[in-house]
Amino acid sequence: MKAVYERPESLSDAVTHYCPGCTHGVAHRLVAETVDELGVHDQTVGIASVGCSVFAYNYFEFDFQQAAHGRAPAVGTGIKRVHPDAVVFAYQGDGDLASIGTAEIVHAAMRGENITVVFINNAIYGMTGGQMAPTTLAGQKASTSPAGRDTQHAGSPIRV
Ligand SMILES: Cc1ncc(C[n+]2csc(CCOP(=O)(O)OP(=O)(O)O)c2C)c(N)n1
Repeated sequence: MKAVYERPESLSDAVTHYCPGCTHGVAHRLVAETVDELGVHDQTVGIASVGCSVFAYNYFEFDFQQAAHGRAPAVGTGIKRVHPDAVVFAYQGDGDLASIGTAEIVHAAMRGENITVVFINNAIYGMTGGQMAPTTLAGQKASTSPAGRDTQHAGSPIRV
């Protein structure tokens, strides 16, 4: 029998805590499929950030390290330098990467660190209640901008 759909080896069978409709689960699957396809399962180290995906380490079958809010690229830098053969990736939301962690992602990029960053931009702070983020679009409603983001007051969304 030929399997046409199955759980990737790199994805655990844990039931996720995500809300209905959330796409973190889909993104996790795509990451796991990619790791399997590249055949780097045994070398991969993920960095879990802070946000709705804070428990990402429960959903993958390879090594993971938790980072403080926004600091995943710095933690990934350290792990990659200590283990140069590891395939290191950070998994970050927009509040994590494009707000509190802006310095870390910019400087990791400027240093040319050989790590991968999976950026999940849902244009709000999901975990804390849907507040406006730097990436919230002009006019987009958020719990702290119920009439839509007013760029005169809140500035334009960051392009990242
Ligand atoms: C140092 C610090 N500041 C603030 C918080 C509160 N906090 C937790 S998650 C979060 C934002 C998460 O948003 P995002 O990165 O976009 O991920 P999402 O939850 O939308 O997937 C914030 C501000 C925190 N945990 N730690």
